[in-house]
Amino acid sequence: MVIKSKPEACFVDNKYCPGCGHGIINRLVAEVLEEMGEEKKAIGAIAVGCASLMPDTFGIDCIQAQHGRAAAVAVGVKNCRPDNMVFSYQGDGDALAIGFSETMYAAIRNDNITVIFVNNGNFGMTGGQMAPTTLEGQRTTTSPKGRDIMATGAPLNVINLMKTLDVAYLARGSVDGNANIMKTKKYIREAFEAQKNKEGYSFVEVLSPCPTNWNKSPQDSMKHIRETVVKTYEMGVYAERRGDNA
Ligand SMILES: Cc1ncc(C[n+]2csc(CCOP(=O)(O)OP(=O)(O)O)c2C)c(N)n1
Ligand code: SF4
Repeated sequence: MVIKSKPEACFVDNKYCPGCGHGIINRLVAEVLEEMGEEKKAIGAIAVGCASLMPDTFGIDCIQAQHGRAAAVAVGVKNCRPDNMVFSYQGDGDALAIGFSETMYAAIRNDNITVIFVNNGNFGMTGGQMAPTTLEGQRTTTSPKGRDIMATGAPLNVINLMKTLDVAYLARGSVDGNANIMKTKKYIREAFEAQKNKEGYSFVEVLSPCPTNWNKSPQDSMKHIRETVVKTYEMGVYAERRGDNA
């Protein structure tokens, strides 16, 4: 049996809670950048939230953005350094609540950056409050009786909004098992390839467990994604690359 060694960029064990999806997604980003030979020139704009634990254990250059502003920071860096691979790494509270405008305008402008968007259905770091992505009926610390969409509006499927725009690549993956982890890695690779090819904005949403705030075991959290979360957030590629600027 061949045991694949960790990417060099993951130079020390991550600090996330046991069973958290962020650690898997950090690793996928590192693997893809190393396989593309881009790890030395990549720059990440990192969100506030549990995403902000990434730079502590991730040996790729990162800038800590203010809450919600990671996409705007990534756009600024990319404009100054067009030959570097630039990505933002953001949770759903960061990207779709406080940072909704920055997220959408980077897509509207088809900016040549890659956004890695971690959808765990709540504000993880601050104790599990309701996020724009929280499912209908889902209990959180600010929706203790379950999310009431008559009061809050429906869960925000941002890919449905973005697919009306002229963007380079859109996909939604998940880390709920080996097959989907490998599929998600392929999506992340396509997103970075699109940027390398100067095709424009690429966005990969990843359905990710937050066992701590979901009050579930790591195993049950994965099962919850597989059996419930995917019904609202279907996986797949929503904007195929066209290779305009190849
Ligand atoms: C301007 C500002 N408002 C609020 C906060 C508090 N805060 C820190 S993290 C966070 C939520 C992060 O949630 P999410 O983006 O979903 O990421 P997760 O922790 O779930 O990965 C909030 C509201 C802050 N740091 N700065
Ligand atoms: S609070 Fe949730 S998102 Fe944050 S590290 Fe723990 S499991 Fe992961």
